[in-house]
Amino acid sequence: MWATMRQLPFLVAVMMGLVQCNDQVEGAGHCPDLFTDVEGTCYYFSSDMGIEATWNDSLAACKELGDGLGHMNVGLAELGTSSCGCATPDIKLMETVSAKGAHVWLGASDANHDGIWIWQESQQQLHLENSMWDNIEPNGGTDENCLIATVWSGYHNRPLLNDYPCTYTWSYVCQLF
Ligand SMILES: [Ca+2]
Ligand SMILES: [Ca+2]
Repeated sequence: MWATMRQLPFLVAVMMGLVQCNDQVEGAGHCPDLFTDVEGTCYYFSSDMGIEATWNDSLAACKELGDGLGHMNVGLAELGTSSCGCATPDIKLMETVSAKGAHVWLGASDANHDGIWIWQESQQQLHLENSMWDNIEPNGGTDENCLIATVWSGYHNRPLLNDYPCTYTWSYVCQLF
């Protein structure tokens, strides 16, 4: 009887949705609504919503998504910043982009210094010897300063990186950092 009485507040809290089950916190549901878990990181794919934008507007849209989530840190997706320091999460992300079939903006630019590609959120450098660049890319000089992953150049079921004019409109991937 006493055990039942002590459990009552907990049971009421569960019924009111105030207590989350562990699998909601740690399982596939740990990402915010509209975000997808890829190898433990949460991404938003604008192609799911049929949304395209310029690179700058894509970056702003990611920030707005984060603001709408109680000022969480959301920006255009980056490669090479996984906690494991391995390539697997990047490849899984690219395979997901490939499956969705839309070119996407990612979060690096060389607008400040042509040929020096900097990820916006981490301020890490995307090196030109990265194997995810497409053949002959980057090739646009100062006319192409924003990073896109193009599905037309798919290799082993993943898109490859290309520098592109920032004012084109494409889908984009936001990442919860
Ligand atoms: Ca450039
Ligand atoms: Ca290019």
